[in-house]
Amino acid sequence: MKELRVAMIGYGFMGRAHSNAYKRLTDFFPVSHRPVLQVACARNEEKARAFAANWGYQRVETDWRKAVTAPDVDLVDICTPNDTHAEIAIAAARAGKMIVCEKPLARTVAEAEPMVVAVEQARVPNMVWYNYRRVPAITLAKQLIDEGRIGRPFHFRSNFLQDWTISPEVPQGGAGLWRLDAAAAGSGVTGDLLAHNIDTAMYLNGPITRVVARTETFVKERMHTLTGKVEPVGIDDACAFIAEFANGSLGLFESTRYARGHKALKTFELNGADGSLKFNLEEMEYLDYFEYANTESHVRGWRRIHVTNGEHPYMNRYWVPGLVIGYEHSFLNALADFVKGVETGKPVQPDFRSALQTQKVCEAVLNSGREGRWIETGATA
Ligand code: SOE
Repeated sequence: MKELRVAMIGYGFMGRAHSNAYKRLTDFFPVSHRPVLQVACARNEEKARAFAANWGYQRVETDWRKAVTAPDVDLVDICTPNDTHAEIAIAAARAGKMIVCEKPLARTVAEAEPMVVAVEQARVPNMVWYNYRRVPAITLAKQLIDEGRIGRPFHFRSNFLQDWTISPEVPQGGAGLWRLDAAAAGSGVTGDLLAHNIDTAMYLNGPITRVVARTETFVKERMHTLTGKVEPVGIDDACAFIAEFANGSLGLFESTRYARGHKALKTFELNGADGSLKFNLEEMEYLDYFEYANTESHVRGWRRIHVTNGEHPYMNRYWVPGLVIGYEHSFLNALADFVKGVETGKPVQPDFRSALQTQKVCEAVLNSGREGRWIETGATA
């Protein structure tokens, strides 16, 4: 068993989700690399120490440059706010490290492009944590589409709804709240939430070629945690867009942090000539499937597949049929695929180049929201 020594940059929600995956990988997956939690890195030493002690990292660093160039590190995991992804990833690639980066790849296409160049020039394995692809029901949806069961696709519709920023008293900026600060995040729901839906959509239904969007910022000013002043809000609080896919189907996407009652309602529905698929993250162990082709009309209807059988994606690594896995396993599954990719030499998706396509769609959506017109995305497969 070889060691895979990890430097974790950042200690927030994603630092925890990824650390959990490293710790459990070899318990569940037959890979020949064992992750070692080598370095926890954060500017705040006290927080870095507390994080390292809790998760079992061997040492801490407060300077990310030292962490990404350290000789005892094989893989750099970027879990910091979006404005730091590019600099850290480029330095890690130059140091010859494998890199796994939290989504979205960067704030903008201009920032993301040199990241792709850096990992490709350095030929280092790389992945972006669009974890929802590894929810077994979503991976199963991809399998059913690839088996030709949905036929010609007509519609892809998708939501990501939350409600945690409705109060104008919620500040922007700083730990946990950088997602509301345009300078740190790049955008609001488009980069944070719709990026997931766009990644899922292009994974299942191919490239999105054109978009027209409407974005809104409901709360125009918020206290900034870092400056202590009330400052304009630069993020999109809500975004709805219409899309065209290269395969001729139409897309309809909506995301907001103002849908009272919804915490993380990520959904999609795909309608094709021969069938439809439906998914809802709040019931993530199910995939709904309507089979039209090859079914006699008197038994046609929506079928709820409980995605827990051994033949379902990833499920033979876990429990017996009928018993569910959860959100955290989507990261474990992604890590297992990444490590398998390293071992077999077959790069895992989505890599930086693939995540750049999602970035292009996000940017086209934001530009369209500003300009009120259809915009070509330039995204490819
Ligand atoms: C925001 O609340 C957030 O945590 C995103 O940043 C994640 O990517 C998403 O999966 C859940 O919501």
